[in-house]
Amino acid sequence: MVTLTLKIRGAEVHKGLLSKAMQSDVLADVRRIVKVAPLFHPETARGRKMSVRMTSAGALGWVSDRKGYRYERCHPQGMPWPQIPASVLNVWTSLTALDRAPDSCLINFYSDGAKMGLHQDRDEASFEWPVVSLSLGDDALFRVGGLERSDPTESIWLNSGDVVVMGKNARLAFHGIDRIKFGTSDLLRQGGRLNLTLRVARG
Ligand code: MD6
Ligand code: FE
Repeated sequence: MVTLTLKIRGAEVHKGLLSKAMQSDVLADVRRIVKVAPLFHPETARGRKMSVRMTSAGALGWVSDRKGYRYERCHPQGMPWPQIPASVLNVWTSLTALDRAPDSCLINFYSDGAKMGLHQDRDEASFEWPVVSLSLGDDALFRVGGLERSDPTESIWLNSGDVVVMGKNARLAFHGIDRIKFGTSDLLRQGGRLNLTLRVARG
C-alpha cells in the first residue's frame, strides 16, 4: 500500500490510507447505521437547511436545529445512536495510538451540489483530542485556514480513502468543503460523498 502524508496548515492528510477493501467495509457499516439511524437534513439555528444530510454513531451524536448545535444521546427521531463500527475505530487507533476511543462519529452525506461552510469543530468538552476524518466516494475540495476565520487558507482535493487528522495546533483551525466533483468515484453507485468524523465529545 502506498500512502503519502501531507500537511496543510497543520492538518495531516493521509492520502490513500484506506484500501478499496477497507472503504467497502466502512461503507457496508455505514449502510447498517443509516438503516437504524436514518440520514436527516439538519437546520441551522438561523433556520436554513444545511446542504449535507447527516447521522451519527457512538454514545453522542452531533445535531443542529433551531436550538443550535450540540451533542445529543439520541437521533432526532428518538432512537439511541448505533455503535461506532470496528472498521472505523481501527482507523482512529492506528493513526492516533491513543487508548481513549472516540465517543462520536458524525456521518455526513454530500449529494451533487452539497458543501460545508468554513467552520471550527468546537462543540466538544475538551480540545486536547484530535479529530479524525474519513473520506469515501466523490472527490471533495477541502479548505483549511487558521484560528481566525480571516486567516489565509490552503485547499486540497480529498479522494476516496483519504483520512485527515486535525490535532494539536490544527485542532481548532477553520475548515470546510467548498465543493464536490459529483460522479468521480465508483464507490457509491449513485454518486456522492460520505465523510465520517471521529471525535471525543466528552472531556
Ligand atoms: C468533510 N470535514 O470532510 C468535513 N472536521 O466533509 C470536517 O468538518 C472535519 O475533515 C474536523 C476535522 C476534520 C474534518
Ligand atoms: Fe469539521
